Amino acid sequence: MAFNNNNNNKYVLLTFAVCPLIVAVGLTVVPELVDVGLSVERRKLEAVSVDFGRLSKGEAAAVAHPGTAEEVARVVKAAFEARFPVSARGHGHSINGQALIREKKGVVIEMGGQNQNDNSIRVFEKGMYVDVWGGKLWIEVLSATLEYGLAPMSWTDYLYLSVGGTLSNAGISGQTFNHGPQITNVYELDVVTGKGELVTCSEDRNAELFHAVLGGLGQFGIITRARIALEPAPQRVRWIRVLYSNFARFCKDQEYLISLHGKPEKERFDYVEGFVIVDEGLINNWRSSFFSASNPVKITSLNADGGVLYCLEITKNYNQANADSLEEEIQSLLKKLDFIPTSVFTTDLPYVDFLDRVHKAELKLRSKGLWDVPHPWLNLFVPKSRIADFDKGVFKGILGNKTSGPILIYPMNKNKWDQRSSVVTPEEDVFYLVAFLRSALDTETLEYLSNENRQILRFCHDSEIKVKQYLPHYTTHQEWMDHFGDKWTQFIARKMQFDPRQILATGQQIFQFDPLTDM
Ligand code: ZME
Repeated sequence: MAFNNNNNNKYVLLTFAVCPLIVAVGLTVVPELVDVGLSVERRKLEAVSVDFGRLSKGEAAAVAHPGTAEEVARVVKAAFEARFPVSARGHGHSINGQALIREKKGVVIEMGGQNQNDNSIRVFEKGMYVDVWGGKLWIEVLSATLEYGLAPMSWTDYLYLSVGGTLSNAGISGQTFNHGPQITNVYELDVVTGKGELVTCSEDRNAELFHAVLGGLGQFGIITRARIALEPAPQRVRWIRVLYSNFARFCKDQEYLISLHGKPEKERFDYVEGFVIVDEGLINNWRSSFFSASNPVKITSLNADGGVLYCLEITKNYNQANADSLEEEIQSLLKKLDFIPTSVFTTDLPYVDFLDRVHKAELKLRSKGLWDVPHPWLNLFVPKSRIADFDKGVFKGILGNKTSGPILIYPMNKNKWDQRSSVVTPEEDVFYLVAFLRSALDTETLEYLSNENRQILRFCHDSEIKVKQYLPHYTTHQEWMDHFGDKWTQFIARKMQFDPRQILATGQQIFQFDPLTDM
């Protein structure tokens, strides 16, 4: 039977696909895989060879399209027995290769796309939670829960990310100060471990696997189902931006606002973020629509501190029932803040439109061919005690005025982060996310921005600012050990227990996959 590698069929049954798989992986027949759809189409293999970061190139022998957890388990079991790597891919939005496979002999398991089972999102109204297939996107989760007037409470800024993907990192946004990251808002998971076993886990049941997988960078298992907490969905959002030219005042206000976590909703904002404006280009560019023509900002007139401005971004959710008191609640909160009085910008929009705001930016960038480009992002958790030093050394120091993307900055409370999860955060009770979300349109810019990232990291190291990377990227064993610090021993133990053959998510190169020296 001739194998036609160059056909128009999207999916080739393994009965056929096993041939190139055998060649590429060097396997004998893998009977477990017989009715799991595998594709070896070149276009497909190329599509899974990059992630959103576009910073490294992957290789794959085949792409699997499982529709059920059992099928995922079958693929991973085969990988475990035959010792080839497998990486789960949701929407492929990893920056540093979590969705990729570097070795030519691996299989990418596509969790999104067509093949998912029909009941991939189930809302439990009474229980106030939703059960979701790991490959589902948060935008899809939101649409499904809104049908019941419910919604998850902790978000990412961008909703075209898979549930399994964000939960294996943390999932952070302006709600994190109050609700914790997305991983704090999960009741239960179904996970296919690196041994190909399908395990249900929670705080009370297989707890070690549950905590390992949350923030585990895909190293311990593939999330096939997540049970996510819900709240009554707000209808609308009042979205406010105010400017600061003084960094100390900006931080004081952000820290004050996040100290209101856990207060009744009337007495706090629902979302606290912020961003740094180092060049006028930014304000006239991608976020221009917010600073409306009717209320133009003369940036140069604001007497920026070392040429740098800081924008606090806050929101308040509301619905018909509490619309009347909204203005008063907002004014009494704003009264406590110390921003530039003439710099208040307000928008009002439906809840979904607010949550889905980055998608609007995506469509604009896509239309100009500025989306599918390398993203040398640097995301740092900076301890509160050193954020002023960071400002001086980085925003007012290292950064040129060509940042090539937004720079987000906002604090969060460590007590909302479960210390049993695999994610690593700084020691202090309050730490900031500083996110350099850069796009590199040409190789010179990529070089320039990557070099700037290295300089920032070196500055932090030299000044002993104990930052932790979010969506971490390292190239050596020593760096990964340093990253995990106190948690390294546990991370290794969890790896030996749940993925002893080190076949999962090899693209980040935390463990060097080498089947010859392995075991
Ligand atoms: C590439 C790009 C990222 C364009 C806009 N963004 C973002 N904007 C605002 N917050 C974000 C973000 N990406 C993550 N968070």
